[in-house]
Amino acid sequence: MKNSDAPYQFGTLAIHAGQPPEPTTGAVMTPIFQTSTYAQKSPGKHQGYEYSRTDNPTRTAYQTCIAALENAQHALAFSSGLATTDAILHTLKPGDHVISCDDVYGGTFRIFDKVFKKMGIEFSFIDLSDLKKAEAAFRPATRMIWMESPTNPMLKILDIGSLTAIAKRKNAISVVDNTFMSPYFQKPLQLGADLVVHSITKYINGHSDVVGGMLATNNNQLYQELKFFQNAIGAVPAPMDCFLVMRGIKTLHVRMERHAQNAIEIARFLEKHPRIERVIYPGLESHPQHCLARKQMSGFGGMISFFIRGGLQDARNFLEKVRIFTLAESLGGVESLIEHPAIMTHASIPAESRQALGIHDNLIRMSIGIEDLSDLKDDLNQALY
Ligand code: P1T
Repeated sequence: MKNSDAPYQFGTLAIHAGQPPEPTTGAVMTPIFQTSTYAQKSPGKHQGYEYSRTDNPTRTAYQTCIAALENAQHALAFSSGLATTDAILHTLKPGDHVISCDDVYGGTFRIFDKVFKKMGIEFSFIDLSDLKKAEAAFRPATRMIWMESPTNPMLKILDIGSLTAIAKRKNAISVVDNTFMSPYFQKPLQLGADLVVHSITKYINGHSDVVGGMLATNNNQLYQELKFFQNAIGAVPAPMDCFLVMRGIKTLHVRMERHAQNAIEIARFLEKHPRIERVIYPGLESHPQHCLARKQMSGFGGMISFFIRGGLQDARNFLEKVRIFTLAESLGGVESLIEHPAIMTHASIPAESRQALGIHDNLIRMSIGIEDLSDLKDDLNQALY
């Protein structure tokens, strides 16, 4: 790809953005610059790189690619999704107030509640699918609103355009965790968000072999501040991980299509199954925010949550019986994963909050992979009986 400014489409950018052939050898793949430091000609005179915590050419290529996919001017990579959250929360000071969606990844709740609360930052966990409740939660000290859409694990859809507009009026920064959709199905910056964040560990890498995080923004001041924290805190990804994620990204558009194709079929199949109480998938007409999902996303993704009839033991029996689905935390890989949010990914949320959110003992969450649909359906069916 010769002109990186041209308005190329998503799949072309996923394969080429930030990754021209390496100029000294013509290597088509971006090299893994496995170096911690860089020679200087004279003190302070270098070729743009001085130390790999600050910058590394493999990471630069990876950040450029993500920025292109999110239609952003800037992107910054971190060693995990939560390290990204950590850097963003460091832009706040004691006394500042954050509004977070109530249904949020358990680890995100934990870093807010157990790490930053101690440092004097206040949090309100609100059902942000209710715009009136969202607006009423703002205080003079509110500096940030934190959204996940769809939320993890209840798959609620938040109206990103309306929430970011409220935040702008109130002078608060809006952050959208776009992990579940990836930039292929949802572009929060275009909907008005100041920052978009990802657990790269999931769809963007897509192969369950890297833990990583990323943020993207069009706000120069925020970018400069966060670039400072990326270096000053130092939770950066290793060059090998940057390379692996770039390799994963090259098929992101193809994978996302297949995840979504499989997921809608499985959601419809489960909705008719006598052993299932309720299925939650944004692509189903029965999803309470199906219209909003249609409006702000270009696809419905690969995540399904459902309630099995019965209680914990019924959930356990089912989860022990699956053969192709792997019982494991995480999501977004080519392989199908399945998990029990109350015991696994959302155990750090207090039991009474889990109950209020609907994270009951018969709730199961699935990340639908890109295996053959009939095998996935057969596997679920045999485990349900
Ligand atoms: O695991 P890490 O790369 O640090 O990312 C944290 C994170 C952030 N945001 C969302 C929406 C997430 O789902 C996650 C991680 N989630 C899981 C491990 C999980 O199974 O839900």
